[in-house]
Amino acid sequence: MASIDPRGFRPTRRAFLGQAGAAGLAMASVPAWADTTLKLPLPGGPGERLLTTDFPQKGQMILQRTRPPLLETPFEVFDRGVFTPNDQFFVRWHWAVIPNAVDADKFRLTVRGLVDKPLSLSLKDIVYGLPRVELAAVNQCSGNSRGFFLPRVPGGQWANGAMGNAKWMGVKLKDVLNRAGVKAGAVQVRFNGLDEPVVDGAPDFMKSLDIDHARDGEVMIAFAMNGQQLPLLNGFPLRLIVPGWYSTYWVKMLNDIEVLDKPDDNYWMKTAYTIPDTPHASMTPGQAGVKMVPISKMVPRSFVTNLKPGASVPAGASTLVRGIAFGGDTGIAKVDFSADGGKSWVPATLGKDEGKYSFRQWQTNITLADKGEHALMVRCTNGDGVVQPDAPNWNAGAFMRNVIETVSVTAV
Ligand SMILES: Nc1nc2c(c(=O)[nH]1)N[C@H]1C(S)=C(S)[C@@H](COP(=O)(O)O)O[C@H]1N2
Ligand SMILES: [Mo]
Repeated sequence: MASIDPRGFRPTRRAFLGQAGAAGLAMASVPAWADTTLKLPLPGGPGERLLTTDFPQKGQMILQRTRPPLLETPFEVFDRGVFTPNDQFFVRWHWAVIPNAVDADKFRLTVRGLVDKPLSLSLKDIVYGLPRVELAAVNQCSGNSRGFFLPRVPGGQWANGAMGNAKWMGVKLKDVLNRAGVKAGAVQVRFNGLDEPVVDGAPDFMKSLDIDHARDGEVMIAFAMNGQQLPLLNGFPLRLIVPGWYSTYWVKMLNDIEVLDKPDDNYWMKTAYTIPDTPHASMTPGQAGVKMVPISKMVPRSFVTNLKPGASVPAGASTLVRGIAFGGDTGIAKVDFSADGGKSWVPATLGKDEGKYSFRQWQTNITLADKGEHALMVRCTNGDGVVQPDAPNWNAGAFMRNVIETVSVTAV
């Protein structure tokens, strides 16, 4: 991945309109039908997934749903590099009313509510009028890996590809809020995008952050990812970046920011995206009276990316195993690897540090002396000493999946 010179990023009116226009055309055309299938067994099925290349600005993706689009990143993409290419970055929307195109000249981001001076900012105001920042961060859906929950839970049946890592470029939310001047008594800041519910009275998708979090200097309004304008389906022209937090807060096509004098109790904060207030957000199926809290920070996870379950490896010879890890809300401290089902562990070698919110590559060499099946396991620990659990967590929303991952391979 080429590095990005922030000063070199020059969005033009033409590029904005051209890109959004092309996306609009493609989205207005025939529904996306699958090209082919991919073997991606989930417990209890399905054993195969449809692959599609029919979405604007997207390469080959796993099709979960067409309207609104739910597109998963094929897992082998994570083996190719630490940054997830824009055209294979996963896509998730709640409502199907999504603009087909956004006119970059007419677009405005409003900042209102408990502020001294309400703002209506153009894209030029944002791209050229404020200091630029850039940060690598993992964007992971709260429901990533839902398809592995047992018992199964309704919702998008993601395998592990509802996540991605990108270099996000934009402006600090703090700078935008300071420009408007937040008044005393501000409690939360609410974010809304251009998408709308399909039926009257259904709750518009909005998320809020506490005022101190919103002003921490890390939360960003991004206009670029991996050196390019955001793909329409990933939130063109602006989206919120909340480093270390699940992507339900990363509001796309962000066009409205409202400073609130009380906690936001809209459906998407109070009811949806809540998790048990328990270790690993875990509960037993059917358990009653569990205290629920809004989902927030991510937890550490690690994966093998170069060997698929059931892969054959040569017995008695050295085999390279590699993958990715991320620390959640802080960096990776270590990644440990076991080639004997968790009996013994050795530290893996870590790749380049791209920042504490980024994927980090790891690798190790193993030799499987005996022919037959072997359980390979990977476990990571973050900078706060949080380690992945031995047993998978479970909750009724199938959020925040975490477990030490196992890949069974056969030495031949
Ligand atoms: N405007 C808007 N922003 C949104 C959503 C949405 O439905 N509407 N979904 C959120 C959720 S739950 C996820 S997982 C991420 C997905 O981001 P991506 O599509 O860029 O991968 O967008 C978040 N931001
Ligand atoms: Mo999500």
